[in-house]
Amino acid sequence: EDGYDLWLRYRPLAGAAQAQVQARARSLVLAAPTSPTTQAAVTELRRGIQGLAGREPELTSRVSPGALLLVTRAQAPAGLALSWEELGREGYALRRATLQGADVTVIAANGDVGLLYGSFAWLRAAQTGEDLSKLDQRSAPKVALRMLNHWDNLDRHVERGYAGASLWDWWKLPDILDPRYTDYARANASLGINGTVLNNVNAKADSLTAPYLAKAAALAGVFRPYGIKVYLSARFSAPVELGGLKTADPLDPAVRAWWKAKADEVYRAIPDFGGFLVKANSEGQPGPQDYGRNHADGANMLAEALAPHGGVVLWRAFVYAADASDRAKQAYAEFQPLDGRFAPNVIVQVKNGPIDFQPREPFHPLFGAMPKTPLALELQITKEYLGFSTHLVHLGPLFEEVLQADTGHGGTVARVVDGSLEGHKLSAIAGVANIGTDRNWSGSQFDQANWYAFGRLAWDPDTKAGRIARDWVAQTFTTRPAARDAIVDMMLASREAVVDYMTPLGLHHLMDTGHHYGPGPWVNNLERADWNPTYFHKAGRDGIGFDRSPTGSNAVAQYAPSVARLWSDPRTTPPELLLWFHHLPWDYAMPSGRTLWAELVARYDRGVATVDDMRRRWAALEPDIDPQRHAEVAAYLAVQAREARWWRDACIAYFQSVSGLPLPAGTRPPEQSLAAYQALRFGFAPGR
Ligand code: BDP
Repeated sequence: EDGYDLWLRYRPLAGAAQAQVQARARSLVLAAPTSPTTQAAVTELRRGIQGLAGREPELTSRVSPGALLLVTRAQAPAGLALSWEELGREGYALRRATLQGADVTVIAANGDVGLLYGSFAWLRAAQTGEDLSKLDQRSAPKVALRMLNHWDNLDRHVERGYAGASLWDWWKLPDILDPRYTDYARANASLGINGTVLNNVNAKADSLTAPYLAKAAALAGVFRPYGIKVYLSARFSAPVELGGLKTADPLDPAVRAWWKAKADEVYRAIPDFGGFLVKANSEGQPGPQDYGRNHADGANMLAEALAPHGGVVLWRAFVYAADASDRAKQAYAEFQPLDGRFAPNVIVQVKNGPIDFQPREPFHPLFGAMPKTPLALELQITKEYLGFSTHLVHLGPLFEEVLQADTGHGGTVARVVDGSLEGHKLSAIAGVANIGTDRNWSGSQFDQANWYAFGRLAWDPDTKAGRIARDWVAQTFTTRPAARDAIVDMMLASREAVVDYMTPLGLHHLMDTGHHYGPGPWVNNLERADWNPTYFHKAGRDGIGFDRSPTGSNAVAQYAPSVARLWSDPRTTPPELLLWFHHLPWDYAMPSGRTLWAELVARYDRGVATVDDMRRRWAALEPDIDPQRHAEVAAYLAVQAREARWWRDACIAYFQSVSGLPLPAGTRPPEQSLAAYQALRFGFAPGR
């Protein structure tokens, strides 16, 4: 067991769970047109049932007791009453029914992709040991575009990738189609992910040339039966680099004509192409501001080229200029005034927080503040700032926290993202993928769960993180209740643990330069102020934290009044975000009764203790988990335990050197001197 099979393992179920699969899937009936998608559904069901129940169901057209039927509306047998409307294009219903006198189970949908999603849902119910005779599910996605963003370069290096090389073998494409592409599509379809951006947002223009379009088209051909559309990151200066034009000015007619022709060419190669993702005027990327134009000018030009084909532009809001007083304010400052100026097929894609995928950030103030513009939520599944793939950090709770945050504009972030708050039909959510060529896909067994949690939340942003973790554990490791609960507890505790041992109490960006792996709170010599950890924590003799309240940068004013009011005052700011918004003296009295300094140390200690506890729990699970995966996870947890101490010790040593305060009584002193931590160098770190 090396983890290759992900959550689609289909190992034989035990006892009653196996018996019910045998009883409820004696035969398989396709009451729907044959298409590559329905074929994929049937193949998956046969494979799954064979694995779980030990025998393959007969494929037949006869309805008999115990049959499992795939039914589309147009072919629905008389007597099957369903509210088809609410299932939409991609939804499905699963339930028991009596048809022609036979007790059967139906997987029903309006179209074939719904049948595929329904088949995966039925298999999940079987794998997790649900009572299949009581099955009664109706499910339709709340978000229209559910996408992975691959930060994959054309040379197969993955930016911020910790799971090997890029899956896309551009050299061998389009002729050679690695079977892994199909497994990738199956895994995504099992979650309802329906779009993938193949190349890095730091894009090369080459991806838009004819040879690369042919390669992308070959991948699109593999993904199509699984309901997945291909998108590309587009380099804004491509008209200059590829077209030989003198400018990429979005208002220049020649530039517009170039993009129109390019879009036509893309759609000739990939008729169901999804659209372009664009990183513009950010971290050195070209963009409309190079020509004195704004983001709407740039996005709308591309939107105009894609519109005739039904494509969309996902225009990223991750921007920050060099002269920043507070980097957290910049995306809002540049984008909010443009609300209402974007073309109807533009979605502005916003990271979950205003800085950059930290272990904890408040939600991005743009959510709810641009009611006339569909906003996509961009989450990072790959753990750039959360211990790469060596640390076990389950992101379900992080994703849930941002989705359920109340924007103060009349709804949660989830309601902005699914379009319901402001009545947008177009809606999107994107996850920066953590997938590569490693046998286990994600660099570690538990990082698979982050891909899984993203997909489940993309389908329904209101699913509980705990529910998702339970399903994943049951599908991936075990359905035995005690073991399952123990693993779920570990996963749910792991996110707060990483916050505690890296950046407690609202601290952020304390990571060392470039690779962002270990601690570097002392770093203060980088070319740009807002790349330095010292810029973000502002620790000195007087205290610690970034004053974003009205007495400071006033970033808090970018939030709705009800939220801004709470977060303006340290006494009403949750401790989890305290030092994000406030600069406070070391002896500030915390709700716990401790001083801020003592609380900071206590949180670092708590983080280390939680990881030790995860390790103990995992060790005790040895009898429940196959030896290969058990040993692998145990080895990773040992690294995490050591590195949680490294984080704690280095940060405490540094903050003590700044605060000049003695360690609170009973505190274990850091193992090494501050200088020793500062002297650590890494010749190589993955993913840069
Ligand atoms: C940062 C990463 C960088 C990305 C950038 C982005 O460090 O590699 O290119 O975000 O999102 O998190 O564009």
